[in-house]
Amino acid sequence: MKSGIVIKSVGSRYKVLSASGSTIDCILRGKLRVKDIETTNPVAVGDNVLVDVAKDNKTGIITEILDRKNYILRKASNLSRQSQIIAANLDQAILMVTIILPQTPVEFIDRFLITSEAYRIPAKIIFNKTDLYGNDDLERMEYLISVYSKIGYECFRLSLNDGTGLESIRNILKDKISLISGNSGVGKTSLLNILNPAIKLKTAEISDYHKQGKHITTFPEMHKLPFGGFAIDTPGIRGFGVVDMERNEIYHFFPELFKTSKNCKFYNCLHLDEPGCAVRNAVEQGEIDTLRYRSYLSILNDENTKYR
Ligand SMILES: Nc1nc2c(ncn2[C@@H]2O[C@H](COP(=O)(O)OP(=O)(O)OP(=O)(O)O)[C@@H](O)[C@H]2O)c(=O)[nH]1
Ligand SMILES: [Mg+2]
Ligand SMILES: [Zn+2]
Repeated sequence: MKSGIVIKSVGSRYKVLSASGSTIDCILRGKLRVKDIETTNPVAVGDNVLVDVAKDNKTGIITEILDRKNYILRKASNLSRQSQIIAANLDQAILMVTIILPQTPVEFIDRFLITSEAYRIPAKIIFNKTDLYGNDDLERMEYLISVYSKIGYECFRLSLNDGTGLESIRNILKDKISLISGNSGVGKTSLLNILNPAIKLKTAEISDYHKQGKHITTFPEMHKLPFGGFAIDTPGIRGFGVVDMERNEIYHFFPELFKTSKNCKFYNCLHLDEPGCAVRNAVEQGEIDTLRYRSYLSILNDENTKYR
């Protein structure tokens, strides 16, 4: 019996990195009991597992999933009620975004952030491809950085093309287990290739016509970083279906709305047009950013429609 960490999961096959550093191709034991949450994948990247290793030392059977420190879920699909564990045992969730080529919608950022708040996983934002930005794009980036830093999310400027900002990214990833998320084409896999010259993962230019990524990475995979720590490259997501959130608790995961809501007249205020709403008042005064408030309204109104 060996212990290890799941570094890749494709269908019902898992790659496990053992404590001794070898990789083992695994399947699940048929009768493996999986705890409470209803998910499409019982085992996820980042899970600590026990493996019954075969004589060849290369294959094995996962016999036990050890307790998770945390995990992050999203809806498996629009129709499904099930959700999918993206990864487990994370120290942080890093969202990579771009102002152009492709353009990351603000609501996408906020859906990601509220999910990480809901699962209590610290989130940070990387703005990549700064080498491509014109003055308007730079202005837009600085504006978003001011909005998100003010709320408490650390933001980073990066260009993988010319290396600007790379050192700070190494620093935040060092010795941690980090999820790297973001829409297709923002440069998640390119980042991993640069951080770890020993790997050569597939990347591709975004499409000329739609200016969108081509969904090149198709399975989450954890990579060991040469300077310490692990980073999980993930497939580009189209939208982020929020899971397990009641309508009246969505604002709990917008830290600045939650803080202000303590001054609302009604305890069950949804911050729409209730009298004495401190949140609306703060939006009007410019203390809460309109972008964030709009995301809140939009998520409140269609929390079931966006996925993947
Ligand atoms: N100009 C410029 N291009 C970049 C930068 N970072 C990445 N790219 C390019 O962006 C394209 C998409 O990069 P990928 O690393 O494949 O993007 P991804 O986020 O992994 O995309 P999916 O796997 O589809 O989710 C590639 O052509 C990269 O060379 C950057 O900082 N500047
Ligand atoms: Mg990729
Ligand atoms: Zn209110």
